Amino acid sequence: MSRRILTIVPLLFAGACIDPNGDEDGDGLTNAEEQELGTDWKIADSDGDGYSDGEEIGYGLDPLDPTSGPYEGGWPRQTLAMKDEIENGRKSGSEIDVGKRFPRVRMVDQFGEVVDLYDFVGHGKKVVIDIAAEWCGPCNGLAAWLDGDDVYDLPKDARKAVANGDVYWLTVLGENNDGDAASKKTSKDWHKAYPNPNIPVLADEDADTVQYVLSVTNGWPSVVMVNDSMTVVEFAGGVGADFMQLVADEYTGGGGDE
Ligand SMILES: [Ca+2]
Ligand SMILES: [Ca+2]
Ligand SMILES: [Ca+2]
Repeated sequence: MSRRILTIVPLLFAGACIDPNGDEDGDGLTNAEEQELGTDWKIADSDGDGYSDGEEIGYGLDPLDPTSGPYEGGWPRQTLAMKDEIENGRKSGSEIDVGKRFPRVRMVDQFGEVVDLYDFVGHGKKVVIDIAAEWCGPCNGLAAWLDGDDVYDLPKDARKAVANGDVYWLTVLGENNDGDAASKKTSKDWHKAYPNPNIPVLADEDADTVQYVLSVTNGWPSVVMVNDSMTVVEFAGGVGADFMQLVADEYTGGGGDE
Protein backbone atom coordinates (compact mmCIF):
# COMPACT_ATOMS: atom_id res chain seq x y z
CA MET A 1 0.00 0.00 0.00
CA SER A 2 2.79 2.43 0.88
CA ARG A 3 4.33 1.57 -2.47
CA ARG A 4 1.23 3.00 -4.18
CA ILE A 5 1.58 6.31 -2.35
CA LEU A 6 5.09 6.62 -3.71
CA THR A 7 3.80 6.49 -7.26
CA ILE A 8 1.43 9.36 -6.48
CA VAL A 9 4.10 11.75 -5.32
CA PRO A 10 5.39 12.78 -8.79
CA LEU A 11 1.93 13.99 -9.78
CA LEU A 12 2.24 17.62 -8.89
CA PHE A 13 -0.21 20.10 -10.34
CA ALA A 14 0.91 23.72 -10.41
CA GLY A 15 3.12 23.14 -7.40
CA ALA A 16 0.33 21.70 -5.26
CA CYS A 17 -0.38 18.11 -4.37
CA ILE A 18 -3.63 17.11 -6.03
CA ASP A 19 -5.30 13.74 -5.71
CA PRO A 20 -4.50 12.05 -9.02
CA ASN A 21 -7.67 9.97 -8.73
CA GLY A 22 -9.85 12.98 -8.13
CA ASP A 23 -11.85 14.75 -10.82
CA GLU A 24 -11.53 18.41 -9.91
CA ASP A 25 -13.60 19.75 -12.81
CA GLY A 26 -16.12 16.89 -12.92
CA ASP A 27 -15.55 16.10 -16.59
CA GLY A 28 -15.25 12.35 -16.07
CA LEU A 29 -11.46 12.24 -16.40
CA THR A 30 -9.25 11.95 -13.35
CA ASN A 31 -6.64 14.62 -12.68
CA ALA A 32 -3.93 12.11 -13.57
CA GLU A 33 -5.64 11.24 -16.86
CA GLU A 34 -5.91 14.93 -17.68
CA GLN A 35 -2.21 15.46 -17.00
CA GLU A 36 -1.46 12.55 -19.32
CA LEU A 37 -3.73 13.94 -22.06
CA GLY A 38 -2.60 17.53 -21.64
CA THR A 39 -6.14 18.73 -20.96
CA ASP A 40 -6.95 21.27 -18.25
CA TRP A 41 -7.79 19.50 -15.00
CA LYS A 42 -9.56 22.59 -13.66
CA ILE A 43 -11.72 23.22 -16.72
CA ALA A 44 -14.26 20.62 -17.87
CA ASP A 45 -14.22 21.74 -21.50
CA SER A 46 -10.56 22.51 -22.28
CA ASP A 47 -11.04 23.60 -25.89
CA GLY A 48 -14.34 25.39 -25.26
CA ASP A 49 -16.29 23.61 -27.99
CA GLY A 50 -19.26 22.65 -25.83
CA TYR A 51 -18.25 19.03 -25.13
CA SER A 52 -16.45 18.20 -21.89
CA ASP A 53 -13.02 16.56 -22.03
CA GLY A 54 -14.49 13.26 -20.82
CA GLU A 55 -17.25 13.33 -23.46
CA GLU A 56 -14.74 14.00 -26.22
CA ILE A 57 -12.59 11.05 -25.20
CA GLY A 58 -15.71 8.85 -25.14
CA TYR A 59 -16.75 10.06 -28.61
CA GLY A 60 -13.25 9.55 -30.00
CA LEU A 61 -12.75 13.29 -30.53
CA ASP A 62 -9.76 15.48 -29.68
CA PRO A 63 -10.45 17.37 -26.41
CA LEU A 64 -7.83 19.94 -27.39
CA ASP A 65 -9.19 20.69 -30.86
CA PRO A 66 -12.35 22.83 -30.95
CA THR A 67 -13.00 21.80 -34.58
CA SER A 68 -13.37 18.14 -33.60
CA GLY A 69 -16.37 18.83 -31.39
CA PRO A 70 -20.10 18.83 -32.07
CA TYR A 71 -21.33 18.37 -35.62
CA GLU A 72 -21.88 21.72 -37.30
CA GLY A 73 -25.41 20.56 -38.11
CA GLY A 74 -26.09 19.90 -34.44
CA TRP A 75 -26.59 16.15 -34.95
CA PRO A 76 -26.25 14.01 -31.83
CA ARG A 77 -23.07 12.16 -30.90
CA GLN A 78 -22.79 8.73 -29.37
CA THR A 79 -19.89 7.12 -27.55
CA LEU A 80 -17.51 4.89 -29.47
CA ALA A 81 -18.18 2.15 -26.92
CA MET A 82 -21.91 2.08 -27.61
CA LYS A 83 -21.49 2.36 -31.38
CA ASP A 84 -19.01 -0.52 -31.37
CA GLU A 85 -21.22 -2.60 -29.10
CA ILE A 86 -24.18 -2.31 -31.46
CA GLU A 87 -22.06 -2.86 -34.54
CA ASN A 88 -20.39 -5.95 -33.12
CA GLY A 89 -23.48 -7.31 -31.41
CA ARG A 90 -25.29 -8.58 -34.49
CA LYS A 91 -24.65 -9.21 -38.16
CA SER A 92 -26.36 -6.88 -40.59
CA GLY A 93 -26.76 -9.30 -43.52
CA SER A 94 -26.12 -8.49 -47.17
CA GLU A 95 -29.49 -6.89 -47.86
CA ILE A 96 -32.11 -5.06 -45.86
CA ASP A 97 -34.76 -6.91 -43.87
CA VAL A 98 -36.99 -6.23 -40.87
CA GLY A 99 -35.30 -7.32 -37.65
CA LYS A 100 -31.81 -7.03 -39.13
CA ARG A 101 -29.25 -4.45 -38.10
CA PHE A 102 -28.73 -1.58 -40.52
CA PRO A 103 -25.00 -1.42 -41.38
CA ARG A 104 -22.75 1.20 -39.85
CA VAL A 105 -21.61 3.70 -42.45
CA ARG A 106 -19.88 7.06 -42.48
CA MET A 107 -21.00 9.63 -45.02
CA VAL A 108 -20.28 13.29 -45.67
CA ASP A 109 -23.05 15.76 -44.80
CA GLN A 110 -24.15 19.13 -46.21
CA PHE A 111 -21.50 20.88 -44.11
CA GLY A 112 -18.71 18.66 -45.43
CA GLU A 113 -18.36 16.73 -42.18
CA VAL A 114 -18.08 12.96 -42.05
CA VAL A 115 -21.02 11.67 -40.03
CA ASP A 116 -21.14 8.23 -38.43
CA LEU A 117 -24.66 6.84 -38.87
CA TYR A 118 -24.36 5.23 -35.45
CA ASP A 119 -24.11 8.60 -33.71
CA PHE A 120 -27.92 8.41 -33.93
CA VAL A 121 -28.16 5.21 -31.85
CA GLY A 122 -29.07 5.05 -28.20
CA HIS A 123 -30.97 8.33 -27.94
CA GLY A 124 -34.37 6.67 -27.60
CA LYS A 125 -35.48 7.89 -31.03
CA LYS A 126 -36.50 6.10 -34.17
CA VAL A 127 -34.33 6.94 -37.16
CA VAL A 128 -35.64 7.24 -40.71
CA ILE A 129 -33.18 6.75 -43.54
CA ASP A 130 -34.54 8.25 -46.72
CA ILE A 131 -32.73 7.02 -49.83
CA ALA A 132 -32.94 9.69 -52.50
CA ALA A 133 -31.40 10.87 -55.76
CA GLU A 134 -31.04 14.48 -56.88
CA TRP A 135 -32.61 13.72 -60.27
CA CYS A 136 -35.63 11.92 -58.76
CA GLY A 137 -38.90 13.91 -58.77
CA PRO A 138 -40.67 12.12 -55.92
CA CYS A 139 -37.48 12.35 -53.81
CA ASN A 140 -37.50 16.10 -54.26
CA GLY A 141 -41.24 16.06 -53.58
CA LEU A 142 -40.72 14.31 -50.26
CA ALA A 143 -38.04 16.81 -49.24
CA ALA A 144 -40.36 19.67 -50.18
CA TRP A 145 -43.19 18.07 -48.20
CA LEU A 146 -40.95 17.73 -45.13
CA ASP A 147 -40.18 21.43 -45.52
CA GLY A 148 -43.90 22.22 -45.23
CA ASP A 149 -44.96 22.18 -48.90
CA ASP A 150 -48.16 20.12 -49.34
CA VAL A 151 -47.16 18.42 -52.57
CA TYR A 152 -48.37 15.09 -51.15
CA ASP A 153 -51.30 14.14 -48.97
CA LEU A 154 -49.41 12.50 -46.10
CA PRO A 155 -50.00 12.49 -42.33
CA LYS A 156 -48.78 15.91 -41.24
CA ASP A 157 -47.77 14.66 -37.82
CA ALA A 158 -44.90 12.92 -39.58
CA ARG A 159 -43.19 16.18 -40.45
CA LYS A 160 -44.10 17.58 -37.04
CA ALA A 161 -42.29 14.59 -35.52
CA VAL A 162 -39.20 15.46 -37.58
CA ALA A 163 -39.43 19.17 -36.70
CA ASN A 164 -40.01 18.33 -33.05
CA GLY A 165 -36.99 16.01 -32.89
CA ASP A 166 -39.19 13.00 -32.07
CA VAL A 167 -37.56 11.09 -34.91
CA TYR A 168 -34.24 11.60 -36.62
CA TRP A 169 -34.80 11.89 -40.37
CA LEU A 170 -31.69 11.37 -42.48
CA THR A 171 -31.62 11.87 -46.22
CA VAL A 172 -29.04 9.71 -47.96
CA LEU A 173 -28.28 10.83 -51.51
CA GLY A 174 -27.09 8.13 -53.88
CA GLU A 175 -26.89 10.01 -57.18
CA ASN A 176 -26.66 13.54 -58.50
CA ASN A 177 -28.59 15.11 -61.39
CA ASP A 178 -26.32 13.40 -63.93
CA GLY A 179 -26.91 9.97 -62.41
CA ASP A 180 -23.35 9.88 -61.06
CA ALA A 181 -22.43 9.07 -57.47
CA ALA A 182 -23.50 11.76 -55.00
CA SER A 183 -20.73 13.92 -53.52
CA LYS A 184 -20.25 16.56 -50.87
CA LYS A 185 -21.53 19.08 -53.45
CA THR A 186 -24.74 17.08 -54.02
CA SER A 187 -25.46 17.20 -50.28
CA LYS A 188 -24.75 20.91 -50.12
CA ASP A 189 -26.94 21.68 -53.15
CA TRP A 190 -29.80 19.56 -51.78
CA HIS A 191 -29.65 21.35 -48.45
CA LYS A 192 -29.68 24.68 -50.27
CA ALA A 193 -32.86 23.63 -52.10
CA TYR A 194 -34.47 22.15 -48.95
CA PRO A 195 -32.87 23.94 -46.00
CA ASN A 196 -34.38 21.80 -43.27
CA PRO A 197 -32.27 22.39 -40.14
CA ASN A 198 -33.28 19.01 -38.66
CA ILE A 199 -32.23 16.81 -41.56
CA PRO A 200 -28.67 15.64 -42.16
CA VAL A 201 -28.14 15.25 -45.91
CA LEU A 202 -25.57 12.54 -46.42
CA ALA A 203 -23.78 11.69 -49.66
CA ASP A 204 -23.39 7.96 -50.20
CA GLU A 205 -20.25 8.31 -52.32
CA ASP A 206 -19.66 4.59 -52.81
CA ALA A 207 -23.41 3.81 -53.03
CA ASP A 208 -23.11 0.92 -50.53
CA THR A 209 -26.03 2.03 -48.38
CA VAL A 210 -28.20 2.87 -51.37
CA GLN A 211 -27.50 -0.55 -52.89
CA TYR A 212 -28.24 -2.27 -49.57
CA VAL A 213 -31.76 -0.84 -49.60
CA LEU A 214 -32.59 -0.50 -53.29
CA SER A 215 -31.62 -4.08 -54.13
CA VAL A 216 -34.77 -5.04 -52.22
CA THR A 217 -37.09 -2.05 -52.63
CA ASN A 218 -36.25 -1.36 -56.29
CA GLY A 219 -37.16 2.30 -56.37
CA TRP A 220 -36.31 5.91 -55.51
CA PRO A 221 -37.08 7.14 -53.00
CA SER A 222 -37.02 4.35 -50.45
CA VAL A 223 -37.52 4.85 -46.76
CA VAL A 224 -36.28 2.79 -43.83
CA MET A 225 -37.20 3.10 -40.17
CA VAL A 226 -34.80 1.69 -37.59
CA ASN A 227 -35.04 1.71 -33.82
CA ASP A 228 -32.43 3.28 -31.59
CA SER A 229 -30.22 0.22 -31.81
CA MET A 230 -30.33 0.27 -35.63
CA THR A 231 -32.68 -2.70 -36.00
CA VAL A 232 -34.86 -2.31 -39.08
CA VAL A 233 -38.49 -1.78 -38.05
CA GLU A 234 -40.01 -1.14 -41.48
CA PHE A 235 -39.00 -0.15 -44.97
CA ALA A 236 -40.77 0.75 -48.18
CA GLY A 237 -40.20 1.88 -51.73
CA GLY A 238 -41.86 5.15 -52.71
CA VAL A 239 -43.63 7.72 -50.58
CA GLY A 240 -46.44 5.87 -48.86
CA ALA A 241 -48.99 7.06 -46.31
CA ASP A 242 -48.64 3.82 -44.35
CA PHE A 243 -44.94 4.34 -43.74
CA MET A 244 -45.42 8.02 -42.98
CA GLN A 245 -48.09 7.10 -40.44
CA LEU A 246 -45.42 5.16 -38.53
CA VAL A 247 -43.36 8.35 -38.45
CA ALA A 248 -46.44 10.35 -37.44
CA ASP A 249 -47.04 7.91 -34.57
CA GLU A 250 -43.75 9.07 -33.06
CA TYR A 251 -45.00 12.64 -32.73
CA THR A 252 -45.20 13.56 -29.06
CA GLY A 253 -47.20 16.75 -29.49
CA GLY A 254 -46.17 20.30 -28.93
CA GLY A 255 -45.30 22.87 -31.56
CA GLY A 256 -49.02 23.60 -32.17
CA ASP A 257 -51.12 22.93 -35.25
CA GLU A 258 -50.16 24.00 -38.71
CA1 LIG B 1 -11.32 16.04 -14.75
CA1 LIG C 1 -10.74 18.88 -17.87
CA1 LIG D 1 -14.30 20.21 -25.48
